[in-house]
Amino acid sequence: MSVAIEITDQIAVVTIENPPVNAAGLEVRQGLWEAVDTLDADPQVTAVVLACAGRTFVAGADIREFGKPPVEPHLPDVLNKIEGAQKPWVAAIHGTALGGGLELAMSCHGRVALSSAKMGLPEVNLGLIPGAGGTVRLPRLVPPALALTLAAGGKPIAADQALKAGLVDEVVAEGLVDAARTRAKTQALTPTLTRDIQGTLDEGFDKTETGILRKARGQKSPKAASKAIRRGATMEAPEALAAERAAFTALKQDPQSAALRHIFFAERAVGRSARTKVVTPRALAQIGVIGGGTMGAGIAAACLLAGLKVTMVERDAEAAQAGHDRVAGILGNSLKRGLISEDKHTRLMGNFLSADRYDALSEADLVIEAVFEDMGVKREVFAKLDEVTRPDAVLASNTSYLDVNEIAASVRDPSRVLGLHFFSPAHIMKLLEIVVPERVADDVLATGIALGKQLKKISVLAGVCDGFIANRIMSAYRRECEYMLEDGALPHQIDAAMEEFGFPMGIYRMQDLAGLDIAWAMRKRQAATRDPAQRYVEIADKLCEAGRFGQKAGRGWYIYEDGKPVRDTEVEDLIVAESARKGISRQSFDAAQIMERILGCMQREGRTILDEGIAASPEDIDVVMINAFGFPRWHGGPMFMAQAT
Ligand code: 3H9
Repeated sequence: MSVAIEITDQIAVVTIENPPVNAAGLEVRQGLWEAVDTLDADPQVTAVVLACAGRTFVAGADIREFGKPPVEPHLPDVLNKIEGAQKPWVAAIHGTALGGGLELAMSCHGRVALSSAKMGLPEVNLGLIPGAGGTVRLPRLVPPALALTLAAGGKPIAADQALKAGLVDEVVAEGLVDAARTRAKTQALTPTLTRDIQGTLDEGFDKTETGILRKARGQKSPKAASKAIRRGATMEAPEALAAERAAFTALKQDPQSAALRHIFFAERAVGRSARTKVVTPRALAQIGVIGGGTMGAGIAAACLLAGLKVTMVERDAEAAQAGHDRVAGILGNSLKRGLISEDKHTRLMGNFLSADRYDALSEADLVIEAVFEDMGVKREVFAKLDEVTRPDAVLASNTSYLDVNEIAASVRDPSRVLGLHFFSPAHIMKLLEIVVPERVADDVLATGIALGKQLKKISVLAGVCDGFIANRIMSAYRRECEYMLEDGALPHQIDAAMEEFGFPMGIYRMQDLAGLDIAWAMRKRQAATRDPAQRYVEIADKLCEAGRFGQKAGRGWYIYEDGKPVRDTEVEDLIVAESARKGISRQSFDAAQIMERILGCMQREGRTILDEGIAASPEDIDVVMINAFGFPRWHGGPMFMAQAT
């Protein structure tokens, strides 16, 4: 770890080297502090370039220091010192200049970026706001509405947009440090803080703010960031800086930030296995997908977008065409939304083949089965795959709850079978459960993990059981909610409690949206093996018997008027009648009691899953709940909450 200085031709290049992401930890701050003094005092130096070694510019303050007492020099002071230096500093930005990293760049007098660089203030995602002058310097460089998008929305922008907006002065395709050196020679010594604010807080600003705050739901930091940008864009700099610092410090101590930091590290810690440390994953270029339904098409699109070739197999020509159209629809949408270029779209479609014969998979490196959730059908598919695929090809099932050991047993070499459970829509949802059957080979497991990385998913390893981690916990709390219905709650009360807690949608709205029929079919299949001693709530079955399959039928847990859910007395009468039939005297529930039961249930099931070895750590469960079912990130996940109380 170092901050090195090299002087050539009167220009000093200060290089930060603090792998992996050049975070501005204590030694970096000390190094920069000393560099300003050293270079100010050196008569040989006329200007300074600030660059970073490795893959990126500074990606922020060191998040690992946040739980500990802060140590001087503090980042805001270092940045003020750079801005007040006697010689101009020019930042040379590559990779990602994020948070404290972008604040550092903004404290320099000029900025040059590589065309591939990205810049942003993602502190809100950690429950914070920029705390080193970001909300005060940014509105002095770019229009306030863009400053708001960056600081309160938390999404980075690309170099060309940064150039257009005035955040950087120059963008180069190569030769970054040389370009910064050239600029440094003529760079004016104007501090960013003394510049004029770049615009007014107009209607555009208010509209952007409303959108961001609506999305934030119960999370505090976007609102705090938006307030800080308002101050930064309207107040004198010293006042705005002091208020920013106070708000940052308060948020750092808030449980929401602790929860979001927990999940930041948890998402990076999951998906690793001691078993795969010393093995090499099998090569992946050609992927097979069985099934062209919503799931299969989403998986195919995800693989194509990650640069893989995909062959999709359906049972006949008509289904193959329908599957093809679904994938083309997804990629066409990406093109329309500007997420991929025309050229890329053509290339990706060229990598895609839809067929109605299994022998099209003879060259596949890995095949993902995404057919109907039925053990008989799955076993048949795997038996066919056993015939047509290369013996070293990895075979994966996308089952969401079936026994992957049993599926694996339908091929001659079960060591090449594992579960890859995607969530719908598979090209969008970040989570991938990698289900580890008993006999899977280490390098097959490593290949599953490598695929997850290539698809840019958050992979979590799960043992084999009914529902793995995600659906098993979902089933448990769905059951708990049904008990609550019988005990006295109504669907809209449970939904309201969940939404107030921060879920984007309550469980009954969610079920209505997804459709009630699939779960009903599953319950009917499981009826014969259900433990008769277990409490069973028949309300959902009775809704389905009445054709109330959810929003698509216009009626489910709610009735839909112009697409909007409205309470329905028919459903509520049915619920009350069921309580009476079972001799349960209904009690009232408030939101806190409802959430206590839901969270308690998630935590109990989570602990059982840990005891059984289905999940390796509480973090795995938190990551799954947040990324599969919209558990609000700023609560850190159910297991984090259990440990925090
Ligand atoms: C801030 O700046 C506050 C200031 O406003 C005010 C201060 C007063 N610190 O994600 P990756 C680790 S708040 C410490 O897998 P990628 C990460 O844990 C900060 N560690 O790589 C991982 O470790 P490991 C605002 C960090 O290429 C390794 O680096 N900045 C930090 O997919 C690789 O990370 C942010 O919020 C950090 N700041 O993505 C940016 N960042 O290998 C947060 C990363 O042990 N970072 N690590 O698991 C990111 O968004 C991504 O890491 C980045 C690289 C895009 C940079």
